[in-house]
Amino acid sequence: MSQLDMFGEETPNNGDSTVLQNGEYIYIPNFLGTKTADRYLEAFKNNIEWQQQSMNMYGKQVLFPRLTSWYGENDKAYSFSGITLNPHAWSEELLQIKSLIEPISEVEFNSVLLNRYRDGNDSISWHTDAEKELGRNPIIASVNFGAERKFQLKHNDTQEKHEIVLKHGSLLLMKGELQHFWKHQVPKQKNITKERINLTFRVIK
Ligand SMILES: [Mn+2]
Repeated sequence: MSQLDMFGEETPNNGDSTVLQNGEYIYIPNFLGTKTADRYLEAFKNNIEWQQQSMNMYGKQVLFPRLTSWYGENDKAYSFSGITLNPHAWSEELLQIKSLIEPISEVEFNSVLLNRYRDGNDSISWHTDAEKELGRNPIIASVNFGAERKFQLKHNDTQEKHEIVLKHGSLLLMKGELQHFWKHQVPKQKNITKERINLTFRVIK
C-alpha cells in the first residue's frame, strides 16, 4: 500500500510482481505522486519534440495513430515498423525519471521512446518490443502520465490475456522472456477525451 509522506505526496511501494507463463511484469501504480506526475505531464506536453510518423503500407503512407519522439545517447538509433529514429539529447526531466527508475529496474537505460496518445482514438496495436538491438530478454520500463488507458498482454500460443489500467504516475516493468512470448497493445477507447503520455525506457546495445 502507498502512504502519504510529509509533503502529502504518496510514496511508492515496490510494486507487485506478476509472474506469467514465459514472462514477468511489475506494476507500481503510485510510483510518482500526483503533483509530481502533473508537473512532468505539463513539461512533456510543452518541451518534447513530438512528431507523427508514418509507415508504408501496401504502397500508401499511413500515419501512426499517436505522436512519438525518441531521446537518449546520440549513437543509439532505433528502428521499428520500417522507420529509424535518431535520438534527441536527454532533457533534464527525462534524466530525473531515468534516475528514479534505474534502482528498481536494476539496469542502466540509454534511450527512451515517448508516445503521446492525444485521446482515445490514438492507440498502438498488438506488437512486441523485441527488436534485436534490445538484446535477448530486454527490461523495458514504462512510465505513464495523463489519461488512464488499458494496456493488454496476449500470449502468442495460448491467447491468454492480461489487462492493466495504467494510472497517471505509474511504472510498469516488463522483463524476462515476456517480449518473446507475449504481444501487447493499447487499444482505442473512444470515450476517452484526455491525453496520455507514455515513456518507455530501453537499453539499446
Ligand atoms: Mn511496445
